[in-house]
Parts: sequence; structure tokens; C-alpha cells
Amino acid sequence: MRVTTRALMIALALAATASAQRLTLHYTQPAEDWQSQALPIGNGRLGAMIFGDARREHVQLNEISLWTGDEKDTGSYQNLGDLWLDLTHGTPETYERRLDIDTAIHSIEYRADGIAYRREYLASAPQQALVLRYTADKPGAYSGTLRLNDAHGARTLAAAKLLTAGGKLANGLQYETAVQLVNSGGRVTASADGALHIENADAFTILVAAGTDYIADRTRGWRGEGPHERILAQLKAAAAKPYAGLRAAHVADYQQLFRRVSLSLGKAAADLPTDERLVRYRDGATDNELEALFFQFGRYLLISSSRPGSLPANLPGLWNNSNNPPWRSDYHSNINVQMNYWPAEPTNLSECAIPFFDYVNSLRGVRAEATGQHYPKQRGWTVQTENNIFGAGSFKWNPPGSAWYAQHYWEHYAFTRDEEFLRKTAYPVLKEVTQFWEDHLVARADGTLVTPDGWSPEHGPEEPGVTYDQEIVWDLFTNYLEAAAALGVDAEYRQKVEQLREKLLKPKVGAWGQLQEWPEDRDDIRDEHRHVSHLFALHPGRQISPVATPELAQAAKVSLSARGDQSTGWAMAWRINFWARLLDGDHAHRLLRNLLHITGKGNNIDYGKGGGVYSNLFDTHPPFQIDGNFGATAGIAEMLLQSQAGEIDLLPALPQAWAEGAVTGLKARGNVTVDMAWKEGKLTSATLRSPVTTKATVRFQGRTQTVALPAGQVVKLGLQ
Ligand code: FUC
Repeated sequence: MRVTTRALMIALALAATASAQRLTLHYTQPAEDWQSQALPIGNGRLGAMIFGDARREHVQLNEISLWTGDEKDTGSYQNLGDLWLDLTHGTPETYERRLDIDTAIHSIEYRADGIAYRREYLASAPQQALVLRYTADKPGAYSGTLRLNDAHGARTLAAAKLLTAGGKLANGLQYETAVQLVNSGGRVTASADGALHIENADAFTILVAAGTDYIADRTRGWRGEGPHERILAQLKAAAAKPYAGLRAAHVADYQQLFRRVSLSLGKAAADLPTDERLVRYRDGATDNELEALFFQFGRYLLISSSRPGSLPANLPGLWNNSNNPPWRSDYHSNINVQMNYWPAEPTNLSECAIPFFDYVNSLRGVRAEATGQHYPKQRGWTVQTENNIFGAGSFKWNPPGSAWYAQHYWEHYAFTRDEEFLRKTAYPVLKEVTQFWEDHLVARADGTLVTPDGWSPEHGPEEPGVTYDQEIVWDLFTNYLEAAAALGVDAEYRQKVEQLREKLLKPKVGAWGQLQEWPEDRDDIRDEHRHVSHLFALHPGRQISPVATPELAQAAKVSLSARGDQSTGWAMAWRINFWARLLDGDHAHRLLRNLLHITGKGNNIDYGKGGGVYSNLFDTHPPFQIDGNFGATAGIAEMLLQSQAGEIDLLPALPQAWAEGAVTGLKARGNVTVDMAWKEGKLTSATLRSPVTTKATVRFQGRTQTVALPAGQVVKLGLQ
């Protein structure tokens, strides 16, 4: 009996280790390079990139509302500052750093002078603070100096066990960082040069709080309370709790989101460091669990950079170490900010999309004013290509940008069936953007309606009726119509919008069988441009599908094949989604492999090829741009489950490489949660559940079946 229990315990422990390994990035050296090696933690608002050096720790800090610019000028997202911790112990003999994305804890372990040292770093959402914990297996082992460098040159003040630095940016934005050191054993003293000195501490915790006076509330002019009192209160509250309590609350808060979805794509690979796995993978090795890790890493990044109450994930998510970052680290409206939110609904992280809606809602007033000046005859509003947090835009006007934003509102409802959200939040946006297009479309001689000032991003020429615009407007009208019907409102206006949709110029097939990017048939078969904007209707739209519009789907395939399989990071991520929607799992997987291709440090912008990942699994455009991470996570979800066509399609684009696997917790439209397992490429079990009584049409292995889903019941699908 005892033996059996013991054997069981060992088996359980091994299984736990295997699953922990599966969800861990790990390395045997500290990071030297911010972009490609340091590891990110974040609570949606506060973020850090960790280098992990044993004797000279560097933690780079961000706060998501630290922006220059205002309602007229775009400005850019800023670096907040850096923490430096110099320790006096000897050179480490062993070293390992890990980012466990199942707990959202970054750990560093090493031995030096015969002492085992351990660090645990986390970004607590409940506590609104970063928590950096240092322990050792021998008392009094820690001596050193902690410094805080403000990225805008503010002086650091040190008093008791507290460091503070902050000030005002040129636009008047107030900001501050505060760092509290909590030690057990030894002594901590402050020096006039703004440092804290640790002598012979047994263990200590560094707590970091930071904030600005930005509030996303136009009626109050963006300026809220200064951050000083707030961040000191946050530090005080965190300092009053033991580390174990802070840790447990953080893990519970994070796992409540993260653990909704699990994915296994086969055997766990040997427990090699992540950078070594990436190199083997690049050289052709199979590593399905690395692909599953990459999927979950996207979910980790979304939870870490986009939590309710804060701003949405920007081009690098939350993590930026420059005051003059590429493309301002902004909200780009022609693909990028939307791609950031593709994984939110299907991978069961609906709440993480809320910052995007709050952000868009906060801009509507400013954008209506700017839109009114630019397009005097139009109601509603739209955006430019580059956008800041205050509502200002720069670079080209992007007329269909707001219509694409509106799609996210509709999808949030489609997945959650949250009727209050539809009525109060989504419908007003869908309607005002629909009105913009009602006013903005123009009739051609043959009566078809076209967008007058089109541009297929970023792939000129500018002309009316480009396919991208037409498809996005079709999508908007369709979403509007379904929203109005679901709410039972605006019957008359619905008829009007239906007529408008009817008259829209529709996608066309060109001379070489391609889907035309422009109304003129001038697509070049040799063109490998990264944007494939005219395939919006295939993904994330739903105007084209292999089942409902096979000719157009075939044309989309011809276009996509011509554009090729190598591109920038996000462009390959989009292609994964396209191939999944074309039900070609092997091709989607080929793109995933191309994207999960390790590349060097490369800091320069490259608009051609060269996308991939760095050894920290950050997607690179190049440079680092988080949309590729999010787009890939969404693409993997599309390979496993689709629901855009009114059916729940199980394993629609399963590649041969994923012959065996299991997934739990994916979401389908209609608020249905799906678990599945498969072997030899065939579904072996599938369960569906819905919180309210409903029916679903399920497609699998070439047939469909309608299943009743009584509220809250787990319904097992009969596969015979
Ligand atoms: C779009 C893309 C670029 C880049 C930039 C941030 O304009 O065309 O490739 O991703 O956004």
C-alpha cells in the first residue's frame, strides 16, 4: 500500500515537473541584450525587463501611460527607468534563469562562494507593484547597493529604505517611480547620492510602484491626480504583507486567466535551454512542445500587458527601453493594434480585450472633432495610421481604421454573448462608425458604392474602392446588422444599411486567378509585399470562406501563395491565420515554423524579410514587435477551432506534424467552451459547454452535427 502511494506521488511529481518544464523559458546565462535576451514581466500597466546578472542585476522599468504628445501631437511611449543592484559576492559557479509562464514568476538561481542564491520576480496585478524577492541558504549573505535611474534625468531621492524619482514630461504629464526595500537581517542605509546600501541581509524584497497622472477620461482633460500619494500607498500596502502572501495572491490572480486554456502537442522535448531548442528547431528538429510554449507565451504576454483598468498593449506590448522607440511604440491602426487583440477571445482571455475598448471609447470625442475637420461632411469618426493615448494621430488617415476597431466590439459580444456590453458599449460604436461610412461612400457610374480615398496599406496607389477598404466596410455593415438584430433596434436604419451593403463593390478575381487588391486588375505575381490587406475578408473578416465562397477562397489562396512564406514577423503571423482559414494546416504550420525561426540581435527596421523570434521568444519585425506573438497565438487557435461561419469547426486545419494532442478551454462564438483530444490526426474526444442553454452546429471530420447544450453541462460529442 505504502509503495503504491509513494509510486503515485512520484508519478504526480514527475508529471508536475513535466508540465512546469513545458511552460518555462529557461537559460543558462544572464541576458546581455534588452531586446533579444532579457525576459518580460508585467501586470498590464507596470512592466519590467529582467537581465538577471548575478552580481550586477539590471531591471528596466515601464509604465504604460508614460507618453509624450497630446491631443494634437503624437509623441511617443517612453522608458520609465532602470534599477541596478550591485552585489558583493563572488563570481557564480552555476547559473540558471527561468520564466515560468504558468505562474508568471521569473526566477534566477546560482551558487557563489558556496552559497545557493535565489531570486523570484513577479508583477502583481492585485498589489499594483513589482515584487523582487532575494533569498539565500546562508544568513547574512547579501551585501550591495541598489540604485534607481530615471529615464528622463530626474534625480533619485533616497530616504530610509525608499528611493523615489519622477517629474514632469514636456507635455505636463506627471510621473513617479518609488522603490521600497524590505530586508530581514542585516542593515539598510540610504546615501545622499540616491542609493540604498545593504549590509549582511539574510533576505530582502524590492517593491516597485510607479504611476502617472494620465486618466483615460476626456471630460477631465486627461489629467487626474498626481501619482505620488497613490504609489506610496501601494508600496505601503505591499510592504505590510509577507512575501509568501504576495506571491500566492499573484499566482491565484494570474492563473485564474492563464489556466483556462491548456495545449499539448505531443511529447515534451528534453529539458534543454530555450535558446538551444530554438537553434535545433531552426536546423530542422521537430519540437511540437516549443510550438505549444510559443502559443502559451502569447497568452502570457497578453495577460501581462493588457489588464482591465489600464491602456491596451502597444507595438512592443508594454516593454520599451527607449524614449525614441521605433514607430513611437504606438497604436498602429492598419493591422498592428488589432492583431494584438486577435488571441483575446478565442483563447479565453476576453477580459484582456477590455483595455482596448476603454482606449477606443476614450478617443471617440477627440477623433470626432479631428474627423469633422478632415472630412467636414461626415458623421462619426475615424483614425490615422499612428495613434497615441490622447487621441492624436499622425501619418496617413486610415479611413477604415475605426470600422476595423468596431469589429472587435462585435467579436467580444459574439464570443461572450454579453448583452449589456453589446447594448451599452458595442452598439453605439458600431452605429456611429456605420454612419461615417454612410456619409463617406460614393457611388460610381454603375451604382456600386466605393470608398473614395482608398489605400491598401502600405502598398499604394491611392484610389477609390481598394479591396481592403471595401471588405472592412462590408464587415462593419454585417456586424452592425447582426448587432441591431440581436438588440431588436433600429429596424428602419437596418434596411438602409442592408441596401448599402448590397451596393458595395465586392471582391473580384483577376487575370491570374488572384484576388484583386485594387479595382483595376494590376496585381503583380512577383510582389511579395508584407501586407496582404485584400485578404481581410478571409481573416479576420468572414466575407470569404472555402465553404460559402469557394471561388473567392481559391483566389485568396492564389494571392497568398504568390506573396510567399517569408516576411516580417507580424506578416508571417497573419499568414498563419489565413492558411488556417483556408483549411490548410500544413501550410499554416510552415508559416509557424518560419515565424518561430531564431534570428540575431538586429535592431534595425527591416520592411522586407527577416522576421522571426529572438531567444526570449519575442517576435521580431525586425525589430521586436509584439503583434507577431499575438498573431501567432491566434493563428494556432484558428488551426484548432473556428467558429466564424455559424458552425463550430473542430480541428479545421490540423497539420500532419500535430498528429497527437489535446487542448482545453478554447472559446467558440456563442460563448461555447471546447475541449478536444486527437490521435493520428483524428478527433478522439470532444466536449462542449455553455453557461446558458443553447444549441450548436459542430463540424468535424467532414460532417456536421447539431448538439443541444443545456446550461452549465459538459456535453460529450458522439464521434461515431
Ligand atoms: C505597419 C507595418 C510595418 C510596421 C508598422 C509598425 O505600418 O506596415 O511593417 O509593422 O506598422
